[in-house]
Amino acid sequence: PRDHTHLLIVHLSTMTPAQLRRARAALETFRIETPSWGFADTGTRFGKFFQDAAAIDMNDKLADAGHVHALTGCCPTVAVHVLWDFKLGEDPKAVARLARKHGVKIGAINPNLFQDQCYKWGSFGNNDPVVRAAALQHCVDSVAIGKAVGSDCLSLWFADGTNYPGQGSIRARKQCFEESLRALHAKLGPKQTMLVEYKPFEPAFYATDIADWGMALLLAKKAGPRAKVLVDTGHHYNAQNIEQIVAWLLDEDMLGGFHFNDRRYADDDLTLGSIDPYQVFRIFHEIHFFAADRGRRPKIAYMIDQCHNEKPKIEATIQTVVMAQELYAKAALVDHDALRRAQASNNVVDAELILKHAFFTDVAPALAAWRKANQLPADPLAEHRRSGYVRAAAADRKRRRKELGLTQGGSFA
Ligand code: PSV
Ligand code: MN
Repeated sequence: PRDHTHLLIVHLSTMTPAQLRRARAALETFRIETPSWGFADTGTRFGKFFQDAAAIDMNDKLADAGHVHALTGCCPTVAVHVLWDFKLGEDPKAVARLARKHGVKIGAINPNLFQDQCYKWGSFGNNDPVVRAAALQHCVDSVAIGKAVGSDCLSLWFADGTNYPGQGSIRARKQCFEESLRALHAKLGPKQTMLVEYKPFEPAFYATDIADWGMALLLAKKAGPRAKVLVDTGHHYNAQNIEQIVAWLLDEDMLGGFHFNDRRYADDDLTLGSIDPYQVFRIFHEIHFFAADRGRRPKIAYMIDQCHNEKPKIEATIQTVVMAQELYAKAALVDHDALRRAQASNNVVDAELILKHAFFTDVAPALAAWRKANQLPADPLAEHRRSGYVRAAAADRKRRRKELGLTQGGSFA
């Protein structure tokens, strides 16, 4: 077996020509979706800090997403939130046309099952069948929007849950979810999939109805063959092993997609890899390792779900995209044969070093080569800063806000 002990002192390895090819091949297949809501003014529940350049409407959001795609070359689709991005009575095809105009396409459709007053006691988990029916209808309408705009992904997150012990029947709520998800699955088009996202807490603080990956998995399996699990990296407890969840979902053919962000405490919405890039690497490693073992690449929707209150939104998005590409390419460099050998002989030290070696390999040349081959700027963030895009957007959007009489209220209460 190859000796990996030298890696203990090697912190930044350079790629061999074979590794360069491997990293480039990985980049070729990697695409990541930006969220429309990441370009608008958002904040914490204690306040919002406004940015002049923040998107006001769907045209702005798609223009920003198009700008990010033009610079990075790997964000061709934009996730949308139905109530935030589509006007009542508007033809969804018009939004699809607008996206095309800005060089992007509409990606995952996110119904909104949390902001209407009727959802005080939940949506699919509500004990009132009238509200459950309304929630289902909104999802069915979202499926129709998806069909109209050519999106094959319905992305579901439920804020449902209870805040106090005894408040609701945990089992009854579970059964309501099973029923509505099954009914919704029956409405999917032949090419559409639905992703079920989980989150341990917030806004419910006692028992969130879909609190973890096990619950999401069970519900997705019961809903039908085109329901999969969505892993939002921010939706885990401290120290939870996300890559293990990913590996299990892959093995069950139940991993549908990701919402990427980073966290320190809870659903912090920090830039991907800002706290723990090695964790993101380990997640990507599980995916590459699975693909190598199975001889096929799993179909996974990689999406960003971040709202920035301090960082300039477009910069944070570019930073995330570049970080995702870099870590995806690094994870593609793991020597699977050597890893299998180390695992078979229980060589723990080598197994660990094989991962570390890939993680500490400098993939910048692969990214540079890929960008050059695709006529993309060598440094997307620097190019964005040079472009003057934000200055122009800020001037335009500031003026329009004034004309429209939009007030920016940031207060919590
Ligand atoms: C909830 O925290 C979540 O992660 C869901 O994906 C929502 O759709 C998104 O954030 C936007 O609020
Ligand atoms: Mn999410």
